[in-house]
Amino acid sequence: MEKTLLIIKPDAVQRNLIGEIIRRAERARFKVVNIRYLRMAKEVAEDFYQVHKGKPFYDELCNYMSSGAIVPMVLEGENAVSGVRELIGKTNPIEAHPGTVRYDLAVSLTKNSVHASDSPANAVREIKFFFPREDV
Ligand code: FUP
Repeated sequence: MEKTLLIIKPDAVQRNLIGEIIRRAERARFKVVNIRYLRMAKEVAEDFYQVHKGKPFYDELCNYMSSGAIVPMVLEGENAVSGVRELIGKTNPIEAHPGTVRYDLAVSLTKNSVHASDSPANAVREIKFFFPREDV
């Protein structure tokens, strides 16, 4: 069993897609084992996305991620990290496959509805970021 972090981003929370996205994760046999609803201050978003600091899209990304409520959650299941990445699809919704969250629901490259950890090491860091007491 593996854990990963999934975040429902402001564009999807705003459009009442929390249930739709969780339904897709559960249908793919992933279990929600922890969940929050919060709005990040810009400094918190900058900290979360520190690996992207200095990139041209960093400021827009941090502004967007702090523009409204988000729903971070811990998903558990077999190969959760790679499995949830498959479920959400490529970063740019235009490049994502039909049936993925981003192809079906996302608005643009920045407003791409969801985030999911891209490696087991990042999953540990990202889960601890939002759920410091979570066992990972
Ligand atoms: P992902 O792991 O799929 O979320 O993608 P990245 O870590 O590469 O990028 C993080 C976020 O930055 C993406 F969700 C969207 C945003 N982004 C842009 O806005 N422009 C870009 O050129 C690349 C990424």
